[in-house]
Amino acid sequence: MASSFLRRALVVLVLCGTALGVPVDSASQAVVDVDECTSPRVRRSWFVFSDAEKKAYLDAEVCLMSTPTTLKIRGARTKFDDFQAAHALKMEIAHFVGQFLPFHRLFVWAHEQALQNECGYTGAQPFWDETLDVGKFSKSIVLDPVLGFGGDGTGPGGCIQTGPFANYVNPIGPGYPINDHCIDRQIADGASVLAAQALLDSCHNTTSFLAFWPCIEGGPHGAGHAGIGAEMLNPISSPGDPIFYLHHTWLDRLWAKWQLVDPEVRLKDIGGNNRMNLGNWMGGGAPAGGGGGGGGGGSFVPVNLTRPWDVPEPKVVGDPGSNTTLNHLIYLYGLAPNKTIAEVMDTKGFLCYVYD
Ligand SMILES: *[C@@H]1O[C@H](CO)[C@@H](O)[C@H](O)[C@H]1NC(C)=O
Ligand SMILES: *[C@@H]1O[C@H](CO)[C@@H](O)[C@H](O)[C@H]1NC(C)=O
Ligand SMILES: *[C@@H]1O[C@H](CO)[C@@H](O)[C@H](O)[C@H]1NC(C)=O
Ligand SMILES: *[C@@H]1O[C@H](CO)[C@@H](O)[C@H](O)[C@H]1NC(C)=O
Ligand SMILES: [Cu+2]
Repeated sequence: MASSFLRRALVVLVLCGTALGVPVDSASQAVVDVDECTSPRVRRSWFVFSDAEKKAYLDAEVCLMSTPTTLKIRGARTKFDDFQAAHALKMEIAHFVGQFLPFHRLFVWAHEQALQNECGYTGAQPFWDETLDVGKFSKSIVLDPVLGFGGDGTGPGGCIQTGPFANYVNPIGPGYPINDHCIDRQIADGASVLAAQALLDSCHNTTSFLAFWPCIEGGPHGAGHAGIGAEMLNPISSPGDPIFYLHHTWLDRLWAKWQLVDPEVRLKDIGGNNRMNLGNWMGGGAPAGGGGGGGGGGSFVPVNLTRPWDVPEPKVVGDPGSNTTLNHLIYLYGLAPNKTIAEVMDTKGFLCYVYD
């Protein structure tokens, strides 16, 4: 059982990754000098949101799902899809790489900007404190059928049946294929044990980015993706489930808290390979035989990581060699302005938010 959890965790790592969305003019408004971030937005836990705050967030996400695509990148019909499409196109350079955390930081920020600028959301992006739901994701209030993201998937397509997103027709995924389908889930409570506080503490205890990043990308990152399952467990198309953003904001918070232990050093600490080793991933964690649901649930779904003809190999820009540097460009197809990793290291720079 433990090894099946680990296997899931590995697969999950690859899942999350890329896709921020910000319209061009709102993006430029958001570009401010560090000194101009005098009143950062405060990102808070979903668990402390009032009913009205939850409804406002969910309504804004539904609004993104009803707003036509502006990027028109591969498969996207709506603004919500733009993020998922960008994530898919960047998958290979956004997971198991040094920019895993910076990439998802800008991606989640762009989504927050889109909620605000396209859909009138006035709050900040919430996070999912997964330590409160370890081993029992299926009972989480985050999955509330009314004031939440809806529950588990059921039936032949594993479609979610409740909540504000139950009828969404997602054109992208699972994986690279372009196919209309529902938002699906396969909750695995057993897999969510890697969200445990003890594991977070051991990651928080590390003293270099090269130790912290894999610690997070492994267990805690994997726990959220495998614990929810199905689309969320797909490294390419996982932002097709809107709960992706609460999970990745949680991971971003863990990084921000770790950075602030020693800001002088850690706001500049980056490294790691800048391309994912697809071969290792496919041979190791993923597919074949992965199965057995850990305590909660489902069987493991193999993921086809082979890029189709119309998905170009993503380019690494800004690093002099094969290691990730502060000069690395995070490119999100215009969802956010082009930013280097250096520019997203401090959440109180142009990003301008802090965590509760
Ligand atoms: C964190 O580091 C301290 C000091 O090295 C150690 O005593 C403690 O057990 C560590 N905690 C975890 C959870 O690894
Ligand atoms: C994996 O995807 C590629 C690209 O779309 C496709 O050519 C190939 O047939 C797929 N493999 C399997 C086993 O489905
Ligand atoms: C890349 O990073 C590794 C690990 O930190 C380091 O050993 C190596 O020297 C780096 N390579 C270059 C070209 O900087
Ligand atoms: C952003 O970066 C991409 C990738 O390098 C590049 O193609 C694009 O022209 C850049 N956009 C701007 C506005 O500089
Ligand atoms: Cu991802």
